Amino acid sequence: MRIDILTIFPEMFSGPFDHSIIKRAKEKGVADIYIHDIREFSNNKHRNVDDYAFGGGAGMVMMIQPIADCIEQLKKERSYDEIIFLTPDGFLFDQPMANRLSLKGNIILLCGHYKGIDERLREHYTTLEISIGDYVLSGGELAAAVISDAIIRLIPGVLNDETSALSDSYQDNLLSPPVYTRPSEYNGWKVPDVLLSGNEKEIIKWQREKAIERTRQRRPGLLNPDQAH
Ligand code: 6GU
Repeated sequence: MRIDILTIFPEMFSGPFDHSIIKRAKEKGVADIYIHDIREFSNNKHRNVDDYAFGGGAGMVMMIQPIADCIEQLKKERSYDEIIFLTPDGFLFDQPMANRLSLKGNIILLCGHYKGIDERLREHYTTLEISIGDYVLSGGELAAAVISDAIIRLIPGVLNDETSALSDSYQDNLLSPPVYTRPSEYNGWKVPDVLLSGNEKEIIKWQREKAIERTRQRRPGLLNPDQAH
């Protein structure tokens, strides 16, 4: 899979993809991430990429030309399965969406800033618009990093048995149960007996009960998907 990220803050991506599972996916050649500085496509000497909003109102708007030129150049080189705009008014990102996107070949992630991007970019280029949650970020960069991570770890061969995505919270609409490691007692704080019992059937039953209990307390909407959002 290839991910092209369009941003005015390319430096924000030095770090998030250089560790752990995503680093390994890149080294294995399973995922390629390319960062493009939108400013390099600006036509004017000040390298401006934003302008005042028609009709007034506070805040600048990212203009068409630099972003359109960047997308057009990329589209000349290969075809894209999705051109995704990261925006707080997008469709809410969740695990099913991550699963679907992990099957794609080439995607573009466009990071918005200021008051937004010229609506014509959304009409003519964007195929999907995503928000990562009901809060406002300063820009789409951190959302692009979150989405890239969530997608790449699902690509076959990226995770091993120990980090298997099958036991993730959300894959079965339940939060994960508590986990423990040695020592079995610390400061008088004991690991639940059942986990030390060796009785696999009882252990699985306990883990499922704890997962359901935690889900009911913290995320009841996951147990009743109709009322989720
Ligand atoms: Cl994708 N962008 C911004 N700026 N804020 C957000 C978001 C995206 N998702 C949630 N908040």
